[in-house]
Amino acid sequence: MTRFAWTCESTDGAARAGMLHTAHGPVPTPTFMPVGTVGTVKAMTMDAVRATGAGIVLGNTYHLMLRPGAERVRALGGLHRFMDWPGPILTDSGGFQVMSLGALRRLDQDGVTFRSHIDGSEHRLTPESSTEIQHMLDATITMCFDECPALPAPPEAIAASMRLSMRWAARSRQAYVAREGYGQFGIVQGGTEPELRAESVRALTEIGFEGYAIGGLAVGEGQELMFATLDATTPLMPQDSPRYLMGVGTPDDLLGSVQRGVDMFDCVMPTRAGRTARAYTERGTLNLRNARHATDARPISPHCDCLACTRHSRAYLHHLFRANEILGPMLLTWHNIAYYQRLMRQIRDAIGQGRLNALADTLRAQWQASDW
Ligand code: PRF
Ligand code: ZN
Repeated sequence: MTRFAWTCESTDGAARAGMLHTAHGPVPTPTFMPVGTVGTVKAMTMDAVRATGAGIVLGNTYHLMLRPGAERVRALGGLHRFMDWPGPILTDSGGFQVMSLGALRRLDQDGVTFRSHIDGSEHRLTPESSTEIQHMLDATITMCFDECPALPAPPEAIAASMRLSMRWAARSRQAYVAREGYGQFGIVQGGTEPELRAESVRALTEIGFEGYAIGGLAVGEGQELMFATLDATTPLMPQDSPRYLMGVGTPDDLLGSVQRGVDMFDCVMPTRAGRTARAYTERGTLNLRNARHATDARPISPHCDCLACTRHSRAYLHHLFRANEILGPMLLTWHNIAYYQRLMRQIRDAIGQGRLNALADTLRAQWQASDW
């Protein structure tokens, strides 16, 4: 059996290239995890997800506990088998998803009571139940149950929320059943206050986890403050453990965050954009509904090996979206995930060769450049 570990292979400034070793196979880092909220990466078959080069996907405790239910997934052999993804799966703990329900939730020191967005039924999540559900799902990586406050908020509110999340982290660890090749990540909170982030890192490293996530960012603070917070946080985090920035972000966010020492990311951007006709490319984004693509015989990107780019024109994609055909979101989601995976591969290669800053300059200049 494989022990859960992250090994560093090379560094370039604060950036790290390495390998995540898990019970469900290895994953080269830095890595981007496509979001499979309800046990599917929306509009993608698992073969297509694999073909993009993705090594690990994300699932959500909140959605899966409501439908089809963690007990049913367990009875059907766990989430890997249920969704036909034999590779590693990271599940988010539900805290963040419950918070986005707004008025439908009630928080106390012990956990959160909320109403289902599906049928209005009442449910409760605590550090213990979230951890148990993730175990039933057979998550390769279990996330601590935390609270993610909306920013901006007064420092006292951020501090109280962070300390609550740290007590919940200790309870999540207590409830976690360790298994060979599996891991549990703590989540650093503390808003954009360096002192609070430092206190949070200390609390989590004292408990001890297989990896450490940075939560509470990309919640409206802007890229500059997010990067400043990373600059104050990642140097304090354990050197020999993976670091995961939750819910981030644009290609430029990923690049800047890798340059600040982050190894793992997840975000709905490439999948959601794919369903709304927005294509990520080396030259920025395109909206394929735009009339200028109607007669364009070129692929979305000449550098992409996805099905959309190797077999179809921009004009065809434009037509599919105008006709509201389901193949439009399928092809464009494939393209966008392929773009994100190609970006991460370029980043890993550049770190290995000590030229990440040069790559970053080139990529940023190209994102600003006009279409081919
Ligand atoms: N906590 C959890 N999941 C998250 C976040 C968080 O802070 C974020 C913040 N960007 C995204 N997903 N548990
Ligand atoms: Zn493509």
